[in-house]
Amino acid sequence: MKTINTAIEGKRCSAVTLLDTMSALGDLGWEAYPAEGWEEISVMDERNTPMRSYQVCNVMEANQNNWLRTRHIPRDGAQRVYIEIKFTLRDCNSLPGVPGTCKETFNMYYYESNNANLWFIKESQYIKIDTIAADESFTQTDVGDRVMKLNTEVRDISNLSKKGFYLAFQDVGACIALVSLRVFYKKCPLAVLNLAQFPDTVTGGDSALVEVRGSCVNDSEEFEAPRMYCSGDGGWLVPIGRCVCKPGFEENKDYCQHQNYTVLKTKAHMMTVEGLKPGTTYVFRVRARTDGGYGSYGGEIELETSHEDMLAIGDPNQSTILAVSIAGGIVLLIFLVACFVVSGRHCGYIKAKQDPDEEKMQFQNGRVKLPGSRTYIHPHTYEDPNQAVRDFAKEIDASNIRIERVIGAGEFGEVCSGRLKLPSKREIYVAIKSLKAGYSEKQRRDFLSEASIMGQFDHPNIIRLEGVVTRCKPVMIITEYMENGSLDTFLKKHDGQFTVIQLVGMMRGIASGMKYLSDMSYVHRDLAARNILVNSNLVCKVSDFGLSRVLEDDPEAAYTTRGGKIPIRWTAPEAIAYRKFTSASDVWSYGIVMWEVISYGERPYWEMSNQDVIKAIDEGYRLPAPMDCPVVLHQLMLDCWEKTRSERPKFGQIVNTLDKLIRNPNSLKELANSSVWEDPTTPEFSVSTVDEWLDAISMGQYKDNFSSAGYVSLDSILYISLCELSKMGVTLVGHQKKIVSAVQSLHAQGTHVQV
Ligand code: ACK
Repeated sequence: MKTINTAIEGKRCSAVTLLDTMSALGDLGWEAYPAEGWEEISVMDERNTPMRSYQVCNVMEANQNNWLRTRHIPRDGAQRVYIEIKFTLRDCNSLPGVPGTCKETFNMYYYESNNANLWFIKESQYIKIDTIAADESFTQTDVGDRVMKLNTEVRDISNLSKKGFYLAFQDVGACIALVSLRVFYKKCPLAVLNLAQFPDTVTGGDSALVEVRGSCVNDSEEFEAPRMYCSGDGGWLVPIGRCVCKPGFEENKDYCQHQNYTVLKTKAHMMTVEGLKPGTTYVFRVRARTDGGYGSYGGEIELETSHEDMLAIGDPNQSTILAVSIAGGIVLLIFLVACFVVSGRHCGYIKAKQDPDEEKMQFQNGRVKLPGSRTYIHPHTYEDPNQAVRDFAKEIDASNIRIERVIGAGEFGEVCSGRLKLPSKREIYVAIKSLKAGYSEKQRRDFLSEASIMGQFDHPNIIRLEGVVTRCKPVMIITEYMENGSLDTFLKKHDGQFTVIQLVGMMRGIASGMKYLSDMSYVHRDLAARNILVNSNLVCKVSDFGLSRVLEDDPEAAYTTRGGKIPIRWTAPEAIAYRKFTSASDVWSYGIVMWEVISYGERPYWEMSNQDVIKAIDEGYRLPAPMDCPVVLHQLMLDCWEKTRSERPKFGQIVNTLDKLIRNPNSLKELANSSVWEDPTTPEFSVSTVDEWLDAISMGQYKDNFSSAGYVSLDSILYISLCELSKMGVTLVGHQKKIVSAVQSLHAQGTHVQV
């Protein structure tokens, strides 16, 4: 048995071959009956290598029924196997004088059995796989020219359970040469993600996903049980959970590595670290252990011990002492990992004379992250906002950053991509937001507020802050790089290209990030697909945490009657009406993001005005299910859009619901019936002409296309197809979907449409 690799959608999927006649040297030993039917021959391929193949060509006689049966093919644990068959087939018209009984197809069957030595299988025992026809039949002239047109067809059989199976080919009067047969199954290949290793996994039967538990790589341990799903086509989907490096180990791509470090443990909330060298930079990382196990590490805390301290102590052999205070509630055990890093900064962080209390303060102000017991600290609670930045964001030396290209424009300046290489760490790709020259002090504060918020978070579905550059100009915020950019643009670019499970996986990631934020009592206020970033593994991360963003940054934000600026289409009614922003209003926005995901970046409420959206929502209307939307997902959206906020689900419940759907993909099969609005009496849709109808669904630009194609009355469009839309010049897939979905709603409306 040999393993080959084929790339599927950019991910490697491995296929394991169970049988390949191309590599068989001797007799294939298949059963052919009757004897005058199929015959085994040896032919040369284009490289003059002998190949075993079978042919039959009894086209001159009627009532043919020739069977060819393989040997027993063990299934090697696979539930679903693929059969790739290469063959040539003669075109009946090209054969002079053949009767009308000549055929251009043959049938393929299988029979499952634990017995590898069956000598006879009745025709009625076989299960039919398919009738196989040729895409390219060949004529006599082709044969004369030795141009063999080879057909390749692939079929699969699912839900196998016995030790193996036999394949059979039935000829009923065609002229066929079976050139090769390859039988294989697909595996999701061994993969390491989020520090968890997922074994080579055989795909499931039908299109079922196989849930696989990952095991933590060496020197790491579970943070949240790592899981992924192996899809029917051999790709990994929906990574959930992760492992974290054990104390004293540092994450380096797919593994955990040692450094020069010391592990310190305490049960107290305050710790004194002794034995430090003067004039040296130390990096501390803190993590907590509770009854529930270890948390993940917080961000790095850098401290420089001063020369003065040592001199004040007076004894060159006596070391500097640092006092560390840890904020937080239920911590039982705290680890401090200190690693020695030689300083030598260009625009760095060294204080020539430092009050020992200052060092103490840096810890007391809470750069320490204790998962599970933390709430988000608003930068405004600091008298000095620069202190918030110091507490929550690591200062990065500008010389460690290489800016490569501009990828966009932010409110405060350019967004670039580039690389960050920190001492003793591997180089990583980063996104770099910079503050344009000529900024005011307030702009600088607002710009950096994003870093002091983001720096408090540590979750796989929240964009990760690498650090800030504040001591050199331009001032910069450095975050992890997300290869696929923002979710709305990404979805529009890949309209219709993902499986529903992939889309649910994206939603699950966003919900998990939002659960983390809501657990920390952080309210996002501007959750929308444009503020979600997507990496190369399709992992979605929540981003955009600036304090001013809802007011200034978001082009979607509009002024309300109360003077606030709010992204109306994404915002819960109570937040629009009286600025009641809570995690429950974030849940409303999350429902809109779900709708954006399923509709591949369609604009919520299309081209309706903000005022109309507010009015419609108040009257009880809700966005309809997008095309091909599973009914369970639309129901979840409707739950998020409950008017009474306490009745909306919590993010934790949303994550659980999505997990259940991923585990049971059958639950996603029932699709919601699309209609433009839930309530068909909505006045916008009491229309009587095609032009009015197109205007009502914001597709007025196609009026001429419809009339030129002869669609002049509403009843004429009731059965319009995607193909016809393309022909008449509606080529954008999003627009086609929208029109077809609106046609479906016309069907549903019945009496409200004057046809
Ligand atoms: O849609 P985009 O490509 O994704 O264009 C915007 C642009 O910068 C302005 O915000 C992109 N962007 C922002 N942060 C990141 C990041 N961390 N990784 C990759 N692209 C980013 C965003």
